[in-house]
Amino acid sequence: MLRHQPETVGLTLDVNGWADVEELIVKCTEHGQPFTKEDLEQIVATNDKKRYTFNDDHTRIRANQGHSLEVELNLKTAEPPEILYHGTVDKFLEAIGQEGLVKKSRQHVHLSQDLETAQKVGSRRGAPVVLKIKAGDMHRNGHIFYLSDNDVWLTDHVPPTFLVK
Ligand code: HQG
Repeated sequence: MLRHQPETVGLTLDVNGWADVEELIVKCTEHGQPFTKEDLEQIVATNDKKRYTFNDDHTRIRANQGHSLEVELNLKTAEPPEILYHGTVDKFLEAIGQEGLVKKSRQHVHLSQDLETAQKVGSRRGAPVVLKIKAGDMHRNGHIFYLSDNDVWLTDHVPPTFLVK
């Protein structure tokens, strides 16, 4: 609900992707997904990828990255390491070889700093194939990289010339 189709439970996110915590709980509960404020506190604190952040007084919550909605996250630009990784599957390789990595339904292409994370991302769809991204070269060529609050590297497009299988 904090990243994709919040309207399915009648929830509205603000331009920066924040939802009101009470409203989130009420709307999800009304739509058959009940949870408490305590559940939410626990999820935010223990989520494996630190996907969510509360505001200072914990009345609002948002996802740190991964949205398919248009939201302004005010992401920090950052200089990437020389190499980043992207996990995918075999059936996409031909298209990726032609047009590079594109955002599909999300706001950015998601890249990982370590091979293991990229393998996990790829394995959501089958036998993982990990692509190596020449992120340093991209950066020196003017491509902008962002680092989300939960340390996911994001960019708009990876042209095929910067990819190594
Ligand atoms: C592929 C999850 C054809 C791309 C994960 C991927 C990640 C192309 C799929 C985060 C393509 C998009 C993001 C092209 C890219 N032709 N296919 N030109 N360019 N693709 O889910 O990176 O659990 O939007 O390889 O763990 O898989 O949600 O991106 O397979 O961190 O927090 O198109 O989402 O995290 O799929 O995953 P996605 P992703 P969360």
